[in-house]
Amino acid sequence: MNQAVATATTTAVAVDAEPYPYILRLQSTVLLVIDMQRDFLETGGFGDALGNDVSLLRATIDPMRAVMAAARAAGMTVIHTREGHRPDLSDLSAAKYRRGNFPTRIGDRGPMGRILVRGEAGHDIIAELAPIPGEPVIDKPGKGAFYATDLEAILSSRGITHLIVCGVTTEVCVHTTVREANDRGFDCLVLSDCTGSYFPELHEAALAMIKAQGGIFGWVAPSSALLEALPAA
Ligand code: C5J
Repeated sequence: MNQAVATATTTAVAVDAEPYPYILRLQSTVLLVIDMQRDFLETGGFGDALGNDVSLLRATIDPMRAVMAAARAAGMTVIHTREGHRPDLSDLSAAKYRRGNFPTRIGDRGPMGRILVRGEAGHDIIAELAPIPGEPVIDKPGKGAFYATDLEAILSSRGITHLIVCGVTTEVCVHTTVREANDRGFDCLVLSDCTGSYFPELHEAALAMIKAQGGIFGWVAPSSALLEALPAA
């Protein structure tokens, strides 16, 4: 389906999504790109240091690049997030620091600087998906993008009601953010090929949870469905 519905003030488009079409208006929708950081996606980063296969996350880069280009061309705001902490780690809870009991921890020095610390190379968004001037970048200390950030204030000041969500990892920061957004009254569409996980089975389960029970947390669609719908806006 790719149906444009004209209204008095704006044009709505329907994206062919599950469990049913997702209706968006450009003026009230942002593309929210979660944690596409070198520490998660590049060799030598945190994810790699923990023994994960970063190629599973890197498969999202090309489809995400196409979606970001289409969103920008359509005039939709793109907002980026980065997971990380102050250099003195004063915003890192002891629980988060200890969790996993891994030999490599947040704040340790690695090939791309201190892991998940703001200002370090590994904390940067990957070059392929770098924000362009004017796009908000939200630094978040938690998994969810609403926790301890000004994201909600930024969305509210722009009259945003709909979030198209992509990024990594599907079952952690993407899922937490979608749940937070859902409870705050936002309608979320998650792009299945623009989200990724080190664990494919968890990626699938996370997407299934979002769209289950009539879309209990939101909608899911491949990026092709959004790309098909956007020109109508
Ligand atoms: C994780 C994230 N997985 N961005 N962070 O620790 O999903």
